Amino acid sequence: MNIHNAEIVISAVSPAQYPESDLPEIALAGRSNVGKSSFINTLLGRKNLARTSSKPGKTQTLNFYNIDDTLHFVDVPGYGYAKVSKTERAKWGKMIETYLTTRENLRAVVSLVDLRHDPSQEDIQMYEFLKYYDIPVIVVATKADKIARGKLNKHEAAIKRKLDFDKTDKFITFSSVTKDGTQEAWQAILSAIEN
Ligand SMILES: Nc1nc2c(ncn2[C@@H]2O[C@H](COP(=O)(O)OP(=O)(O)O)[C@@H](O)[C@H]2O)c(=O)[nH]1
Ligand SMILES: [Mg+2]
Repeated sequence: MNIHNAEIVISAVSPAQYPESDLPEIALAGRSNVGKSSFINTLLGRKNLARTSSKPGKTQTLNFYNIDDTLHFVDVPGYGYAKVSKTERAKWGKMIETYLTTRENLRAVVSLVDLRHDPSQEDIQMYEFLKYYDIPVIVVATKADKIARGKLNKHEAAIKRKLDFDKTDKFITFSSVTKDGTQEAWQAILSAIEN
């Protein structure tokens, strides 16, 4: 497994706090518990760069990580916490919307969904939002190890249909348990930052 160097640069809320840098950025988004932290850790060949148990209701920030001095991963706080108040949710939405629509460094968003289930309303909204703003998307469908091999295609097709998936985007089935999809995910990310 390749070990990558990763350092937190800043936890930011407003654009003034975004790092002043020319590094291309890949944002990672998904509902809480989808396996985002596990995905990041698997890609980086680490145990716990991104904490796997950040508590609901904790301050929601965009976490910028410098990866090998080559790119930033921007960890977007997970959506779908039932406990968060309406005001908190609105703040969260504004913070993410501002980042996604104004950040010039942004090259693509890794949108994580759970391969076992149909995408949630929020998953669909996120995907529509990204398509509306012409932001390239890499859909990563997590927890593939929980699906029988013979049913992978059926689950993939169901998710694509519900998302109205655009064929120009990448779709990767992934498991942080078997590490399946790691190579493909890196390829998609590196190809996104080349442009
Ligand atoms: N079987 C399986 N479990 C996973 C996978 N990815 C994450 N999990 C589990 O799902 C839970 C949430 O994972 P985490 O990475 O913290 O999700 P996050 O909230 O999106 O950051 C944890 O119990 C993980 O061990 C996967 O690929 N396969
Ligand atoms: Mg997490």
